Amino acid sequence: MTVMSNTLDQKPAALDKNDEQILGPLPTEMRRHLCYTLGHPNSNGDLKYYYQALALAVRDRVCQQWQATRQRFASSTGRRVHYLSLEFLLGRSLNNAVLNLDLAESVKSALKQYGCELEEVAEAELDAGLGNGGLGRLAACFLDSCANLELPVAGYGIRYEFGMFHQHIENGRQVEDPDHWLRDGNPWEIKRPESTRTIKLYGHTERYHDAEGVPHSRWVGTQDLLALPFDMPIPGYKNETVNTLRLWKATTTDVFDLAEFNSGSYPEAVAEKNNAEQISMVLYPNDASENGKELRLKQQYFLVSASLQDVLAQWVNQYGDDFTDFGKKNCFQLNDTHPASAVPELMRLLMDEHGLAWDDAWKITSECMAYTNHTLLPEALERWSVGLFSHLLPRLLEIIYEINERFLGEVAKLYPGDLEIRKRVSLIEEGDHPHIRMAYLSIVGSFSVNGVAALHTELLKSGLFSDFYKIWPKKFNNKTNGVTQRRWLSHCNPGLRGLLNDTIGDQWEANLEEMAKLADFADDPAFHERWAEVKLANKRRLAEYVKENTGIVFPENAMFDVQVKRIHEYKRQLLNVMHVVHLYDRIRRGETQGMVPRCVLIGGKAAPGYHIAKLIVKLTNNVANVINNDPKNDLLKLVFFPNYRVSAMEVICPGTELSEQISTAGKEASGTGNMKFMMNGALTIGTLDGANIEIREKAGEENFFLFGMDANEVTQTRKDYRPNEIISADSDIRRVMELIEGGHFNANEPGIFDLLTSGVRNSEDQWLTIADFRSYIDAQQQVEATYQDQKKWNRMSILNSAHSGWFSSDRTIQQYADEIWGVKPLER
Ligand code: B1N
Repeated sequence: MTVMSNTLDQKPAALDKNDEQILGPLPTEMRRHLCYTLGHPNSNGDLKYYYQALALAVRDRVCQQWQATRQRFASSTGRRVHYLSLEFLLGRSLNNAVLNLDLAESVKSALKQYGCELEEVAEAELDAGLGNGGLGRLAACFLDSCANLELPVAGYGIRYEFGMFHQHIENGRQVEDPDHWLRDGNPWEIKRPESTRTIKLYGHTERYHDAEGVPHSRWVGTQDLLALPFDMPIPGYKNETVNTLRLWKATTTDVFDLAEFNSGSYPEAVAEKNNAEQISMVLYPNDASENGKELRLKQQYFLVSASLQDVLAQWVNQYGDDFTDFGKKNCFQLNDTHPASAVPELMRLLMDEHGLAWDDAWKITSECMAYTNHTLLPEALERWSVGLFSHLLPRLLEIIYEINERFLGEVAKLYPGDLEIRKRVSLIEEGDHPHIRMAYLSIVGSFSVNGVAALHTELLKSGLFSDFYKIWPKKFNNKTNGVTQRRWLSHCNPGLRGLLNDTIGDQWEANLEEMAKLADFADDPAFHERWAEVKLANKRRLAEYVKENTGIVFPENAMFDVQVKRIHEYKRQLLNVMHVVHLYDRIRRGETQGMVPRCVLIGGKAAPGYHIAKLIVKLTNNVANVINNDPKNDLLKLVFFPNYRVSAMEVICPGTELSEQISTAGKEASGTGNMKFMMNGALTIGTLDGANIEIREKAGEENFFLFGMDANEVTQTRKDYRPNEIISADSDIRRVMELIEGGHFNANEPGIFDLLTSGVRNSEDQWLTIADFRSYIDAQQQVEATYQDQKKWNRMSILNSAHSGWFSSDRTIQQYADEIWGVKPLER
């Protein structure tokens, strides 16, 4: 298969004025799509068709600007960035495009002809759930900010046929259903068959000598498949810039070839298509834990090889086959180690396909790779078995061995005689089953290594990567995460958007630091009143949503207390549930002094194979069931919100008053939900973990409910931890344990929660739930006391929003652009 021409690399012809005039007014265009693209002139009132027709009409508008941006991109000679990620958790696109292209008014008139509103039509769009949680959503926020800042950045990912599974609850337990999000087609994607790439797998390597007698290696006997790109537009905010997210679908090389090498078995050969297509079939649903499955490694390499070939083809088109400046003009940002095979793959392509010598190829590779680490959890650190690698990617393994040999040679020069350090930093973990350490490969192959919050980066330097930090201190840097205020404020909280625009103008939508102006209104009674009105309206909307999805009624006078994120032991949803049980225990005993009515919402998906996480879901549902049905309780509600996802957060976040960020200190690399809540005026109860530390610094410590041990105390406590002694000595905690262990929440299913209760009682408990429980209860009492003083609460709430400017992903991306990428905005 030859490399085909590429729409990203070739300068597209300019749209002339006639092209622009092809499009009529939006209402006409929507009608045209309904009639002629979809063939549903009257849609039968099915919102799905209205959505599709409107999305197509809006997309046409986006395409005009997209074309123009591609032209600016193709004629630019500055550095370009390619964001490689196995996950992009985009959510819905329609509202985002309407907001960014400023089309609200024309959309209104387009929908008026069918008597509907954007709000209801937008609901018909399925979330693009091509990610697990924070890491995937971060990639989506980053693309939004890159487009807002007009940076030449393209995303590269996989077009999974099935995204993140849907979760529903049966008898309190999580059940997974497949997410066939492409079922009705995807109006936002454009297929680009002309940019198809060929991907090799399996086979073996062989040595040969070229005409000058120089030895080389080549990869032969491979099984090939095709990577077919689909482009999604990433519109910037009112700036006529539309960047590209290119998602690869796996497919087979043409069936005629297959029939040839598989002579006589035509149906079998055609069925091979299936085999190839499996690679992009489904997203692995594990957040922060790895599984070492062959299919996952294939996915990673598939993304990497297709994307690198794509960028190299752009290069050849623009500059010919002189690669000297390739590393200066390109940067690949690796979103965790998932695309780490980019390091050996770029080496392979430069040497085997483009004839470069090792040293030149290595110079280029290590000039253009940059790696972001997202977790310190040992179970999430990728290690691939050497056996599997040599089976699937034999040429890459050879290259990794050589990178390692050369690297260890350098280490030997730096630390003569120190065999221990060489063993510690080796890219290969030796043993009966040797493994490749993908994080170390990423560090050695990159010019930049960054963590995602200040504490996280410090812990990387002093712990996990300390040997590498000693070798290359300048490689390491921090880039605290951020979120886009366009989705996470403008779009999801129109009430607050209006109030902000009335009060401080609308500049915050492009520059969130403008929010600081709100601080002037922190003591303004008239502003307080409007602030409270907006929150109440958002609480009503959330209560409505909770009722629809769970049947439970949240009274609007109660405090709305929320923890939504993936279910994981380190995030300690269990601590939250245990606190709810404590409140319930007080209600039962009539000790309700100082208590405020409270509605607790917990939501999130558990990895399907993560037994304890699933048990936490079950406990939450069982506790909810007992509490919500106790006629003596009129102060407390608990719900488990099913199928938590991006579009659910868009309703949950604005209606939240208390944000639960309660991970064991040192475990949550950053967190990003914490930032969304802060922007929308929720107060945080949290530990000194991840970006919570920076949130507290910015908001002011008096505007944050702090509890628990810090990361150092966690390390100390682990050395001599006796949870049972803490439990016996504290009657509040003891009664919580007695209620759960006594079967109060599982009368008909005895013993099902034993694993959870024995876990927290174990002196080896990694997450130190009991150690932080007293402090958490006390901090929650502070929360209640504050809530009773609504003036104080609202003041704190306003100041949280006011000081959230730092947590815009625009700030994060500006730092990546200045300090890692060295890229400038696209010229006009
Ligand atoms: O990345 C987010 C952070 O805000 C979170 O604190 C962090 O937990 C999250 C393997 C991961 N780290 N690692 C993953 C996801 C999928 C997978 O297969 C690991 N996710 C995070 C953004 O920086």
